[in-house]
Parts: sequence; structure tokens; C-alpha cells
Amino acid sequence: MGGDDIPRPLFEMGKWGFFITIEGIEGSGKSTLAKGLKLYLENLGLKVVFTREPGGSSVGEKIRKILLSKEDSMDSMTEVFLFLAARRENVVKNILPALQNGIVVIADRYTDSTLAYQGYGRGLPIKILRRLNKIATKKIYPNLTFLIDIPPGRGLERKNENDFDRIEKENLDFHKRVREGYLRLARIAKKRIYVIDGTRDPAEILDEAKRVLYKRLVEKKKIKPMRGE
Ligand code: T5A
Repeated sequence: MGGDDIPRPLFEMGKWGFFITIEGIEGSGKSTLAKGLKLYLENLGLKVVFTREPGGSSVGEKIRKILLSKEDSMDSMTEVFLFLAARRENVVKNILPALQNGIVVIADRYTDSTLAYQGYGRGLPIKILRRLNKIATKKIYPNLTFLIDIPPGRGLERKNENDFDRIEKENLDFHKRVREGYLRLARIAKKRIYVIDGTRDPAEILDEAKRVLYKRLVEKKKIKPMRGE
């Protein structure tokens, strides 16, 4: 079924919104997919808030600069606390208020990034990171996660090596561990995490994500036709 086969009446969302996260290694196409999904949902008549991590809030964007700066090295646990501080701000200022107002939230990276990068990539204990994520997020977890899977070389090739940030500059083995970690997380959380082959054309990736998202919104009874339609 192609993207055009999806029915396009105007919908409204229930009282509590819907939380979508997009995950994957560097250059996998997360921002590209997020833009496409936002437009798709807005065309369905839904309100959408987009956030990214690290960032998403004014404090978070400042923390982002520290985290990605090439100038400083940092202890792995310091890195965790900074990502979580940015996440907490994002939850409190953006994600939670939007969900409480029946808005769809699309987040470019969230809790799985910490498990994949700091857990599987840096080797910190996953159990502890899960507990810290739980505290930082007030237990606000995604309803649906798209994991765009791509070999690390392919993703990094899409970017300019001279602009690589502190984490992109890590060696290929690190990025391979992150990718494998993501795939392991997807095997554990089969219902929530949908893996998409990111080596294909962006339009094909978007079509697949749209189909999965629409089905999930209907299954969960999250959308209903607008009155008078
Ligand atoms: N991090 C983050 C942690 O370590 N722990 C955490 O808890 C969190 C939250 C964030 C860094 O922080 C780390 C992970 C990251 O290292 P970032 O700048 O936000 O840094 O980096 P990314 O999230 O990786 O963002 P990127 O912009 O690098 O990648 P995207 O968003 O995945 O890719 P996108 O869509 O910008 O596309 C990249 C290029 O590829 C093209 C696009 O046009 C663009 O030029 N493209 C495609 N080309 C061919 N085929 C496709 N299917 C394509 N899709 C996109």
C-alpha cells in the first residue's frame, strides 16, 4: 500500500496526545523523517510539537553546546548527567505540556539514545541508565519509536568530516556498538520500536513510517474523525 492509499479525513486527538520518538545513529535520516511525519500529521488535522535532544529547551540548547563541543573531553558519567539534565528540561517544558493538551510530540532522540550511546557505546550499566532515564522523564515514555537502521559508515559519509562533533568523532567501533545496541533494544521492546531500513530513498522511508504510524493511531483509538466531517 503506497502513502497515497492512506485515507485523509481530518482527525482530532483524544485528551492525551501521542508520543513518537525517532532514533538511530549519526546521519541515519532522523531529522528528515521527523519533518516528513510532522507535515503528514498536520495534514491530518493534528497539532504537532517537534523537539530534539540534546536541546529542545533554552537550557537544553545550552547543554547541547557543551555536550557536542570538540574542545572538551568529559567523563562518561558527566556526559550522562548532562544528557539527562537536557532531557528533564525538555520533558517538563515541552513534552509533558504538549501531551497533556492532546498534542502529538515528535522527538528526534530520547531515552533510547542514552541506552545506545552511553550504555552500549560507552559501556555504562544499562540497568542504572534505565533508572536514571525513569527519574529524568517522570516516566513519560514514547508510544512509538522509529529506529532508522543504517551501517555506521553510510551515515557518517552523509556528513562533512570537518564538521564532526565530539561524539561523531568517536571511532567506527564505537558507532558499530551503538548500532548493535539499538538493534538489541528493538528486540527487547518489539511492540514499541519499529525498525526501518535507512539505506533506502527518504520518500520510501517516510511512506513506511506513515503507514505504521496511522495503523498505530487507529489501533490505539488515538484519533477520531472531527465532528461535522
Ligand atoms: N546523544 C544524544 C547521546 O550520546 N546520548 C543521548 O542521550 C542523546 C539524546 C546528537 C549527538 O548526541 C548523542 C548522539 C549524537 O551523537 P545531533 O547533531 O543531534 O547530535 O546528531 P544526530 O542526531 O545524529 O543528527 P544528524 O543530523 O547527524 O542526523 P540525522 O538527523 O539522523 O540525519 P538527517 O536527516 O539530518 O540527514 C543527514 C544527511 O543525510 C541526508 C540528508 O539530506 C542530510 O544531508 N539523508 C539521506 N541521504 C540518503 N538517503 C536517505 N534515506 C537520507 N536521509 C537523510
